[in-house]
Amino acid sequence: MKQGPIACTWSRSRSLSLSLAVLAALAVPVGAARAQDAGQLNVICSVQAEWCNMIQTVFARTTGIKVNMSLKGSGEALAQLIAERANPKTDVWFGGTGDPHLQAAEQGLALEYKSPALGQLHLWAQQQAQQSGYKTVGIYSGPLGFGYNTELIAKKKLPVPQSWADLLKPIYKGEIQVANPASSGTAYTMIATLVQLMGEDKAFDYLKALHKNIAAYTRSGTGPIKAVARGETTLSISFVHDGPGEAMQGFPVATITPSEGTGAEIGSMTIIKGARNLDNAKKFYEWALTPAAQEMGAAAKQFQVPSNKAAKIDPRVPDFKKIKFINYDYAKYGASNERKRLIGKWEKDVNSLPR
Ligand code: S7P
Repeated sequence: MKQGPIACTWSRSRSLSLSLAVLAALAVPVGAARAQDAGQLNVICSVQAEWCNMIQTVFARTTGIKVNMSLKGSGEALAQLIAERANPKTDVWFGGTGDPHLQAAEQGLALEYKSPALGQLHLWAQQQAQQSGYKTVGIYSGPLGFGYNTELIAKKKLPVPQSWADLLKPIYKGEIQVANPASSGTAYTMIATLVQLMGEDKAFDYLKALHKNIAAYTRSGTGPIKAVARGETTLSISFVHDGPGEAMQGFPVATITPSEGTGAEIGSMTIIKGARNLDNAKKFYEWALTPAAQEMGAAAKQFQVPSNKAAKIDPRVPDFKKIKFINYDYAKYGASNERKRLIGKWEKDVNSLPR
């Protein structure tokens, strides 16, 4: 099916009703469990801060379990789990791109756990669980695309790029930010997408050409769209579901997905092998798969597609039916050796080049 690029803009509508729903959830005193006897839970959270804070507060309020939360991008989270391998301090890893979760599974860092709620999830989320040997599960999905600052692009009289090919045009020299794939799951998703779209040799030729137009490679995958929103750069390669949240804060940002096709992440969740608070980890895991918990993403201004089929879809969530997707091979590109090889090749053949 041939589809053109999809552009999106958003408004502040509906955020109030969602926030009220969450406030209502916060106000409900649930269960007998209280903080002093329900213990604690150590979570690495790889979505953005507002969502992490919301699940920390609501889960603690509803169960009495104290949640110690540490915020880290997907690449950094995996690095921490590898460093903690001999003495795990983390119980659950919530969110972040699926590839590093699959690697955690492959590297023996994740606990096998088959949720009774699996059947309530979209197929893509169930497949993420199956292919990891039930050591991770999909909690959301979202497409890769471009973000742009609507005011800057107009001021500089630049056209909105419609395709991956457009990003190579000399007019965009120094105008684009993307994250560094060595630290970012988002940027790794870009490399894997391009390799699947073009074939490896052409994809690396493309990345070398793109390198000339890159203003900065950021550490975290969400950095570039924030830089776009704040007028620090004109364009970003980002997950497009991160755009509406910036627009709701009043920033002039819009997104588009490329006409040739694009990849999507399967944001995932993993219980860590050797978790010290295993019972609480399982409680959190089950809770995080419920529609009510998953709807907190949109309430926290993050607009991925929730994996529970019964979760409500906010109108600002990108419409997958209007986006041209590649048939992303999550198993192949989530394998440790493949990821290591492609990132190593990017470092050697692309990042070493002058800009
Ligand atoms: O909305 C947040 C989001 O884009 O960030 C997650 C992830 O932490 C990005 O990690 P990197 O810094 O490693 O790229 C995504 O899973 C999520 O959709």
